[in-house]
Amino acid sequence: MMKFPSRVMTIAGSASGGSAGIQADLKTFQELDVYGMSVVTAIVGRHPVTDKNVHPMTIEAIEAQFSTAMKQVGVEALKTGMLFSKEVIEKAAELISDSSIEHIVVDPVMVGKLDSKLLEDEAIEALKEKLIPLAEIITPNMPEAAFLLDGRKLTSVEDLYRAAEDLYQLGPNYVLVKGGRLEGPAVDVLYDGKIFTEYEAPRIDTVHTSGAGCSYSAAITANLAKGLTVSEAVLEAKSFVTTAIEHGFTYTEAVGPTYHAALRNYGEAHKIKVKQTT
Ligand code: PXL
Repeated sequence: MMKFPSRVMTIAGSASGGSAGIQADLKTFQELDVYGMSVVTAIVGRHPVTDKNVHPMTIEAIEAQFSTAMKQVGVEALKTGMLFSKEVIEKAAELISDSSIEHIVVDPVMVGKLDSKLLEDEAIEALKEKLIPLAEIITPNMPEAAFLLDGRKLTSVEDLYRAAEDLYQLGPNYVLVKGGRLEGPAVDVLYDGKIFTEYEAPRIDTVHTSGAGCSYSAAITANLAKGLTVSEAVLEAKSFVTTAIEHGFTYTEAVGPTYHAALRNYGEAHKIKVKQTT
């Protein structure tokens, strides 16, 4: 009998330029051969006259999208990306709690590469109290980890370890703190309450990394849906996203996307160094 692809959903913002958000998630899902579905929370695209950049969906529209995907298809793994407001975070937490979706990945998206604000200030507490405790894994980058830890500065690999340990107290099963903004190799630290796993990829000299974080958490979600363990899912996802970053490009002067089809077209998966400690 034919085996159908695993089913994954992203609840996130639509990035009209195609590099990040829902668009990056669905491209990643396709590359990893899972069946992608989406709940759009807001549209991100700058109006040429009014300058308005974030165009939120209604709660009704969010509920409608979630319900349709759940009923028509069903979901094995879900990720959240840009949720923008306290109200949307609370709704996402409610929808997730009332479902029996096996794998929940929370990417605590706060600011875009070009400093666009993707989460309202008063929403941080709801993220910490309502959504993060439901997560199998959270995937903050350094600025997001700093925000979640009340402004603590992160400046070294050692700081990633301490941040992972402290963010674990918020209630997820795993924390992945991504050290992409450090100098030197691209080091991320995974913590499960007992064991730290450090993943190291070579630093790639490019500015075209728009959507890298979205694609990384989308790849983790896809890998979990396929039955990989969390540490395997992170390893495979980091290899995927490193290759996508290596082949990042731009059509214009703007910071460009990672290339989701890089692994398929160039076939060179990056070897990631893994180190475990307790
Ligand atoms: O890369 C963060 C991000 C996430 N989601 C949406 C975005 C961005 C960055 O611009 O637009 C919708």
